[in-house]
This record gives sequence, structure tokens and C-alpha cells, in this order.
Amino acid sequence: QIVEDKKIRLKEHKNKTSPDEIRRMAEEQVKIGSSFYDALKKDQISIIGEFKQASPSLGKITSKINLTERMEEYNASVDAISCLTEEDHFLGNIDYLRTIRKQTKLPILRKDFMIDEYQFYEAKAIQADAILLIAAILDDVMLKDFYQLSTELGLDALVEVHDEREMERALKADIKIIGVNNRDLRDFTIRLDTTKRLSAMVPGDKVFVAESGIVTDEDVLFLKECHVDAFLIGRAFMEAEHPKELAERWK
Ligand code: IGP
Repeated sequence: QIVEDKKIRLKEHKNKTSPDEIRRMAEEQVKIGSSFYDALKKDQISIIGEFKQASPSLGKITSKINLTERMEEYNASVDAISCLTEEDHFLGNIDYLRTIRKQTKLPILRKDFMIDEYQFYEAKAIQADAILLIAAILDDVMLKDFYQLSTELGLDALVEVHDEREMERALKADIKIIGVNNRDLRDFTIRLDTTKRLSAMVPGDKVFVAESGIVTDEDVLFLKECHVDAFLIGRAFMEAEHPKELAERWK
């Protein structure tokens, strides 16, 4: 359903800004954000702080701080930003990413359901540094083509997998940044054990990201033992009055 709604939104976006126009806008951009890949590929653990206002599993999230306050905290404590731009199920918008861009030089990941080339040019046009590719909604040809297009545009790609089969596909496609989503997108159940299980398959030269359901100190300790390079944290930071305190403690 999310993908079906995305197709309708895509038409709206194309009507507002034509594919030719968006390509032109993409070409005109000068890079502001630093490298997403470099931000995660460090000796110590990295943290990606997310901005999302709702999700199908959590419903509407009420934040105690506004976006500017959030960005001040993130700028002082995390290594990269993830911004939801999906409109119908996560209440995201590309305008949030534009706003965030004005408030940070940290690399920004455009978190969305990427199903069409247009969205990659759009990501570049709004000055994102990276995009998300969800293995579960892309076949091998799309995964390869979208990965190549991202590289051509100078966007890093975080490829999200959820099981062994998807991990195999990501490894075969020679993806550099692999994320394990601990949330099952079919029934929204969280199992941090998913990261542990799949970590055994990941060669050391990859950037390995654990996503979703990271809320407590115990969660962080558990995942550190799985040798992840980075955490992606949404809800826990969105609900915290001071996400900076959590980020500093979890480093
Ligand atoms: C963040 P959480 O449980 O910390 O709020 O999760 C992030 O992993 C989640 O938002 C997410 C997501 C996605 C959202 C992971 N994969 C794909 C949209 C699309």
C-alpha cells in the first residue's frame, strides 16, 4: 500500500516540477553536506539521528522540542541525519529535508520508498547526501540500476535488508553500506536479534548499520556486540526531551 500511495505522490511531484526541471535542479547543486559514508565508516560507533513525525507502527509521534531545537541537539551529538520524506504513512515531506539542510552540514539521508529515477534527482535537488534503497521492494535489476544512478549523482546509498535472502542480494550487488531493519515491515514486530543473525554474513569492509527498535541502554549494548558501525535511531530520539544526552551516552 505504501508503494501504491508513493506512485500517486510521484505523479503529483512530476506535475509540479517536471523531470527535465528536476534534473536541471539536481545538476545545479553544490554539495553542502559531508560524506554519509565517511560519517559512518569511523573507528568508533556512529549514530544517525532521525526526524519523523509518524509511522504506521508508532502512529503520530509528539515531539517535546521543535525542529530547530532538535537540529541543535543533533548537530552537537550525532554523525548523520535521517529525514523521512514519505507523506502518507510517515507524515514526511521534502520540505522538512530542505529545512534541515539549512540547519546542518552533517550528511542527510533521504528516507523514503525509492521506486523511480525521478526521486533520485529530486534527492539531489534538495541537497540530500544519501538515499535509502529497500531491498524488499526492489528486484535485482532495479537495485542495481538505482545503486548505479545514486553513485553517478554522488549520493551514497544505504541498502536496507531484513533477512538472509535480501542480505545475499545486497552482497551480490556489491553494496558498500548495508542496513538491517530490525522491524518486520509486514507486521511491525521488532527483533534486535535480526541484526545479530545477519551480522555473521557481513564482510568487515562494509559499513553495517542497525536500524529500528533501538530504545534502551541494553539495546545499544546488545548491538555493539554485533559489531555494527552505526545505529539509526528514530522513535527514541523523537520522544526524548534531550536526544543529545542519549546520543552521548550511547556512543
Ligand atoms: C527508525 P525507530 O524504531 O528507531 O523509530 O526506527 C528507522 O529505522 C525506521 O524509521 C525505518 C524506516 C525504514 C522508515 C527503518 N526503515 C524504511 C521508513 C522506511
